[in-house]
Amino acid sequence: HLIKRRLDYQQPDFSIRSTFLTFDLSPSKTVVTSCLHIKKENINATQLKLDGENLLLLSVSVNGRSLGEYEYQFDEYSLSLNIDEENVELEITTQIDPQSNTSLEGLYYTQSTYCTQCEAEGFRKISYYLDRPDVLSVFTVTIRSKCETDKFLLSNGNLVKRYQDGDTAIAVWHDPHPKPSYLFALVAGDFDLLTDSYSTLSGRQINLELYLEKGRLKQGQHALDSLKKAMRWDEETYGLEYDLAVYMVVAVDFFNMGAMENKGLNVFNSKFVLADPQTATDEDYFNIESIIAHEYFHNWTGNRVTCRDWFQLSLKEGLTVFRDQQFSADMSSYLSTRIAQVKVIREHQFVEDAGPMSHPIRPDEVMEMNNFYTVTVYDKGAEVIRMLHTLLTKEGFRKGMDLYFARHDGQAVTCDDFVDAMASANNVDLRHFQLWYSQSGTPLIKVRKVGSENKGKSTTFEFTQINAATPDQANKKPLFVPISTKFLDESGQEIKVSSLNNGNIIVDRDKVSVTVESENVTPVLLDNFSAPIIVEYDYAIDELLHIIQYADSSYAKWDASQGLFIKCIQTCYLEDFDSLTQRETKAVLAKYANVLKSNSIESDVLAQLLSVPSFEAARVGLESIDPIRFDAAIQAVQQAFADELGEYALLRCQDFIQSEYEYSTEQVNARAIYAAWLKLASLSEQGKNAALVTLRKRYANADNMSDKLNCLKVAQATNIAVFDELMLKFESEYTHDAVIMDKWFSLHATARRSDILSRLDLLKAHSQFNQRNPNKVRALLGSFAFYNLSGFHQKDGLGYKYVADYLLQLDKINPQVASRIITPLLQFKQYDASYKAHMKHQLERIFNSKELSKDLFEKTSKALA
Ligand code: DPP
Ligand code: ZN
Repeated sequence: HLIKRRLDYQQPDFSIRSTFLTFDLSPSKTVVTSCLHIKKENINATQLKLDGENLLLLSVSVNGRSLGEYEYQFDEYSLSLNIDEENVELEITTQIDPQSNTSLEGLYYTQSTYCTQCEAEGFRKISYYLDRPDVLSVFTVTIRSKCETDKFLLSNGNLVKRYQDGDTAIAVWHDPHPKPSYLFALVAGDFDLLTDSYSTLSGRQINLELYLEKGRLKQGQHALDSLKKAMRWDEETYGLEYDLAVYMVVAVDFFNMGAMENKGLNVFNSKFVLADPQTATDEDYFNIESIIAHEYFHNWTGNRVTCRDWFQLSLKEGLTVFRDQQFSADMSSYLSTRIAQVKVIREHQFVEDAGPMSHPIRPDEVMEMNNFYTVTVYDKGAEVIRMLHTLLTKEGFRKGMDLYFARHDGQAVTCDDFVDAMASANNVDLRHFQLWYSQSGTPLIKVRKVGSENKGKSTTFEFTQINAATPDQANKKPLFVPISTKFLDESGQEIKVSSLNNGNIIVDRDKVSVTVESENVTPVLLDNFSAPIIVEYDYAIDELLHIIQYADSSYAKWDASQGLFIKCIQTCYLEDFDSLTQRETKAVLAKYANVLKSNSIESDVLAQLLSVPSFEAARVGLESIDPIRFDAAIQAVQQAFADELGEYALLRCQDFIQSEYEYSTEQVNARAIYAAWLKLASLSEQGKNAALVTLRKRYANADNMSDKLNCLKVAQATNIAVFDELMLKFESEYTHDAVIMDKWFSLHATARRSDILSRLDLLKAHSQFNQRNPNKVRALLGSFAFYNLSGFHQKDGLGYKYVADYLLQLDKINPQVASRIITPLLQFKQYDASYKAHMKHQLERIFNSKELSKDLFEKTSKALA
């Protein structure tokens, strides 16, 4: 398998001025005719080499003359021919088989619907083409179908005409905006259509069209409202308007990603479109709003200005994630969105960066591009943009964005171009900052109180930056790291420190020191997670409690509470749960519980303060982990915490007032707090009997999916018999709704029980399970591998084997999905010897299997290297 390198980039020798595509649709024999106006850009070039995969080539002609077989060459991946003139009209006819396309890349046919996914390199499965993002072309697409159920024939841009020719329905689409092939889309099938219109700030009318599964029209309203909010927000925040007369969103059940920003015709995984109070949770409502916005924002950051090559993916994804994060914070709450984002970094991105797939946000080497749609490129990429926003301020960032569009609208550019625009617009030097784009790994900043001076009247803190080698890069340099910091005195008052830069300590060397004119100082470090780093400071428990009580930042309170829990969990784990540790843990949690009861905590952060950190968050800094023993430490702390608060929690559950479901910040908060109290009560010795009565009643009376699912989660964590009872009810109520049943599969897959593997077998045989549908596979196998700690990490290695067996089958069907689910196995080096050996054995089995996909080959070979 060929490795591609960022530094090998070369401009294309040819451009494609216009692209005319005609599709004669048929499930197993679709004929694609492609007419390309090719222009030679490099006069010395002679050979045109087009990308193509899984295509049956029917004919090739140049300037109207049909070529004989000796006039072109083709292999599994390409078609080559000599081009002598500067301009030619090239016509290529291919036949494809959408029905047998289970990879869901290119054009595929499922549930009587044709659908495409072309990013990153799917277009080459449709027709021979220069399938690279820096070749921009104006597309005109004709879709022809003889099938009566293909009521809608959709593609990018504007509908030119729609007519009937005998028994053939024909639609012609034209997209005036030049675009790369990865933004091409085609959808054909029957839908219910939800429409609305939007008037832009400059007064243009845009038709909004949502194409939904028949009978689900009402479930599209939230997505439609979200779209209008996103359109308004982008106009107000960045001055960006939509640029076509129609904006279409299609929801489909079979989709590899969450959604895709194809120009004018977004395709969405239906789970990120459909919602009503009875079927969707608060989290679903949130995700729909943010993903609808994300894809919409791509119209500027992605489509109008796109990537020069795929190594630059973070150019559009990091930036667009940052934009959707800003939007979500404005629509709901800064605090809860920020905490969710930080969890993604700490629980997933740090793990990726510590493992064999470690890569910079702008990777240098890629074998299979699909493997680089990662939390690093997306979420760490967004954190890097956020740091720019912090350093340049909101106004400076906006100036940079304006210049970026002024310079690059209509172009395919690089991450460097983006940073250059930010630097020029603000007249600053960002060369050191730019290292964030090329250096992988998570910086560790160790903070130390180095003593007091000035007769004990001042305290100095030393910040040491450490960048450990990663498998992809041996030598690292210090990065430019802004650490938002505050210092609290004994009474909880903030001490002003003049040497800070806008509230940040800039750690841009190996060591930086800061002196505070006070004794007894508690530092509040990395407030709002101002950089994607790990900060290590040996807090005393009382310092953490001091922050939780007195910091004016709710984020800092939450972070300190996490620190407190993690200290308890790690102590239990490292000290082997001895009785002294247990007594000490109990004492710490009792103090913490008193703070929580003291009413000094704002409601927007309360639910977060009641949650014990996950395995991935709690294990920070530890190596060679025994996952089962660590899990036991988490459980022990969780139990001790519940026992401290049980009776009080039960009381608090009674505060909750049930009102008609509304997706509002206030209600979402109230539901989350209720669920957190109910969980603590149900776990506690004193509260559990009463809590289980409440839980059953609550489930029975719940009139919305959020409350129902919260009850199921509490039962899953506290009482497996009640869980089974409620899950049966849930199944009989929703067995026919595919989207809802994903929640049921996922809850089953994450349950803590000894017979989990035989349960998984039964679930795979369930009538709603379908191994060709990525949502089902992710809900069942993905949830198990990622989140079922005790089930996945079994001592005998059978949990790993179960996942590996499944991946070997799945790889033949959909390598992209298989390649995601292998992630937990890749981290084997971080575990204790016996677990490590079992995991490695399964990786070797996969690596040595026949006809392994490029996707799994790249990951297993790196892991085993
Ligand atoms: N659909 C993916 C996203 O929007 C890839 N572009 O992030
Ligand atoms: Zn995106």
